[in-house]
Amino acid sequence: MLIEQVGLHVLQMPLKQPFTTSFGTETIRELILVSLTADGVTGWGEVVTMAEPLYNYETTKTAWHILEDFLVPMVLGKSFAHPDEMARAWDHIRGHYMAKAGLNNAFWDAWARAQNLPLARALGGTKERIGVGVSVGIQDSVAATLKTVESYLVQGYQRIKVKIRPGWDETLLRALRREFGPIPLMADANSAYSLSDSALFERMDDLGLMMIEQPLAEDDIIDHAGLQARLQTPICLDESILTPEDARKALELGACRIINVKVGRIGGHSPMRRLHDICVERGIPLWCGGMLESGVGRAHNIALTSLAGYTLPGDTSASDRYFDEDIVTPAAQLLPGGFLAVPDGPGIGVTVLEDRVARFTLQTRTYHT
Ligand code: OSB
Ligand code: MG
Repeated sequence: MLIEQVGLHVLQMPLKQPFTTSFGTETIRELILVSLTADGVTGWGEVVTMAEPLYNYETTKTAWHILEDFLVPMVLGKSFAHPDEMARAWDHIRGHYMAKAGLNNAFWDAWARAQNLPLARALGGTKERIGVGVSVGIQDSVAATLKTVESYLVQGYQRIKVKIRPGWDETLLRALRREFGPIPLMADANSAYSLSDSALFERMDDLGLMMIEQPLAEDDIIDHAGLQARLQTPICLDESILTPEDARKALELGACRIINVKVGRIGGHSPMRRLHDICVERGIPLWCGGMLESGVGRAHNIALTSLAGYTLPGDTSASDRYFDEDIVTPAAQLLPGGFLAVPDGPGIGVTVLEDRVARFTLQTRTYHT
């Protein structure tokens, strides 16, 4: 398919509630939408950077720079038979996986649409619905968190993940166990601890958590291996895994027993499928993480979770958990039992509402051949 046009659109979407993690609070989701037209068919992708380099080093502005000055010129006017071929074209560009993912995934959408195939099927996914959980940010009090968690359990979410940081961890988790008993429960530290906190995690082993996500530094799979050796509770890596090779090395070192896959963090569906196969071969369970995506990124997440290796409920919650107004129709809606339907229409299977996109857009630019 000949890449004829690429559009970049910076959006700011107000979140229904602020979302607080160990690295900060987000009240507005800033993101870059990518539209890509190939052989007359338009696909959409999402760059999941934030405005500030807190989760990782990328930001809205670094992604714009890498896309405008390097990635878009590399693909515009070129022809690619398959999205993997596009991803290979920028193999020598180091890092900046979120910028790459927005463009790679927009092409995956266009490529699937051109064949009248749902993206889920084009990726090799087989499920018709996916089980999902919810990620609960840090709140003002334990009582407030218990109330929030209860409301999500009532809605049917299949597992609860709470954000932790030093001083907001064991007490909260014990209160959740006391209140809700043996619910599927896990914690995400977003790299807020060090190996000197091992005793805390050893104490928390009796809580029966499904896993602890990214307790230690993003660039530290050595200490994660040290910590995992002391724990019954599986460690799940998020920030540490940027490539399929990172996953292989982390697993060979014993740094984790589960991986959170964010297609944005690892450069798009092309590398995502390689990482998926590496983990499935080794019997490592996967789940799909989230970056508070708009309906476009959410649709990509739903499609990828239809692959067989995604055996654990992920963070892809319904649209109304994040936004009053989403930019796609139909917006992702929670079904009884905590499922989201995998769309059966072509590509990502949702329609982008261009008037809503325009309303949230701060900056936009189109690149032609
Ligand atoms: O670490 O998983 C994370 C959101 C922003 C940045 C990092 C993370 C998260 C989440 C929310 O946990 C997941 C979601 O609901 O999209
Ligand atoms: Mg995480």
